[in-house]
Amino acid sequence: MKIYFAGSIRGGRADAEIYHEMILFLKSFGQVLTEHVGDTALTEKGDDGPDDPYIHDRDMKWLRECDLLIAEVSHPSLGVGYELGRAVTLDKPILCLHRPRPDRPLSAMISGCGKIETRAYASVAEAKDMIRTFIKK
Ligand code: 6IA
Repeated sequence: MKIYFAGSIRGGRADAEIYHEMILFLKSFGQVLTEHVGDTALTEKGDDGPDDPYIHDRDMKWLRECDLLIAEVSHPSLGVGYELGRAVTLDKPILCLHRPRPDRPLSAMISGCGKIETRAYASVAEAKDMIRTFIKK
């Protein structure tokens, strides 16, 4: 199984440790195409690799190839929002995980999208249960 994991890079790396834990868990189900998203050494500059057109085109290729997309969306990211929109068009199964904050509700374009399964979690252990249930469906 090919899994596309999406999480904020230039949007900010405050949740990088959580992405890392989720990706380690996801690797027990299959290949995570976007393992770099959980690299805790990667800064929000996200510019120490290939150029932007290369990143975009490679990620879109991976998105087309993947069997499902799992996104951690607590920390808003333009790139993750873009990936979600493209994955909806590609008809991929999508799970969006977030830690709810009363002062910053999740975008209605995510929570209101019928093709995106959205789940709120409090602990990474709880998020892992949600991931397991989603993948087994
Ligand atoms: O707007 P953002 O940068 O927060 O968007 C993050 C999302 O876009 C992630 O889910 C990634 O899949 C994708 N993305 C953004 N920047 C990169 C990137 N930069 N490499 C791969 N995917 C990216 C270069 C990092 C490299 C040094 C490892």
